[in-house]
Amino acid sequence: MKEQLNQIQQTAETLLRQADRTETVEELRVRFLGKKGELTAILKQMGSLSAEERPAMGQLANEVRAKIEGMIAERAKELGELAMRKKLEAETIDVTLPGKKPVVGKRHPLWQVLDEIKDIFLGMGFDVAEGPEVEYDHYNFELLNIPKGHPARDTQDTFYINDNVVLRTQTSPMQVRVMQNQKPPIRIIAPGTVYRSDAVDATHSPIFHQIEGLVVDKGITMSDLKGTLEVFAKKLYGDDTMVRFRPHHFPFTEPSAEMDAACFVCKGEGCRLCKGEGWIEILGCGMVHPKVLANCGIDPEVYSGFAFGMGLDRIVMKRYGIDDLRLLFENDMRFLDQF
Ligand code: 2NL
Repeated sequence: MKEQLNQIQQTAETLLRQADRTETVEELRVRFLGKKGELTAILKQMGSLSAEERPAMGQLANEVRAKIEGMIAERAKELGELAMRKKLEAETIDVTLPGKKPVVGKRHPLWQVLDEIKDIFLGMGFDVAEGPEVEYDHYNFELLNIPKGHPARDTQDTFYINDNVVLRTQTSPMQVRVMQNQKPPIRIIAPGTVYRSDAVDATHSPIFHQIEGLVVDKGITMSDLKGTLEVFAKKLYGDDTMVRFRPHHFPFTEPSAEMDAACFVCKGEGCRLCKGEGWIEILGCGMVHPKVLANCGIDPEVYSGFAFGMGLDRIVMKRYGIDDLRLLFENDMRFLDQF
């Protein structure tokens, strides 16, 4: 029995020294000290010893037990410390490394300027009306006094989905919808994406953006148009901005005009931005054609109105001195980050 006890102690010592995982140490504890363990099995045989042998053997067994317990505790502690050291090494943080900057998004320059323009009109009592980009030919052309056969309807200029459905070429169809559904007074702007079948170059794109506006009420005159649009230009380009109106033609307004603002760089002297003109074309406008009012269910004998339309992309390009329209649509962060 003494032999067996010494043997157990030696085996335990060897195995514990080899153990390199806490789990292995626990397995060894069960193997030697557990209820069905090797040492326990020996202790159970104590009863068969003579009364003289029993005390010495009992003492030895207790000593072996204490030794093994001590070795187990020591090995477990060593392995625990080793694991902690490894973990600390693996998780070392070099606080001198430069941090990773989170990428913060921002609004596209087109939408920044659109927000500014919306604010100006909201401040003058306008509402914002937004609607479908796929439209009926009827809304996009017919009701706006652009009959079949009109050059604006040419398939060269318009994306047709089918004979009756187009990608809107202007946001006016949204204004038509408002006139059909709302009794005057009407004061709205209709911003949005529009489509024309143009080949892409520095100044043309099949996708661009428009802001139209419409005011309909009793007694609206050309002076309301001029006053409103002059205030708009002053808010957008500064209080000292001068404007001028030149006669023009649109099928949906009569009379029609284009509004220029004195160049905000040279104040009218002539420079690179305004190509020596001193003036920058801002928008087209006019008194809503009586036929258009009637088409939309508004009696032109009772009501009158003015409307205008401007190209957002061009306004943004002039504002920031961008000379290639394509830059606005390529979504290159190196470009967009500048605004
Ligand atoms: C331009 C010119 C314009 C309108 C758009 C309009 C809308 C309705 C009735 C009458 Cl519902 N007119 N829109 C009027 C004049 C000019 O746009 O150069 N746009 C980029």
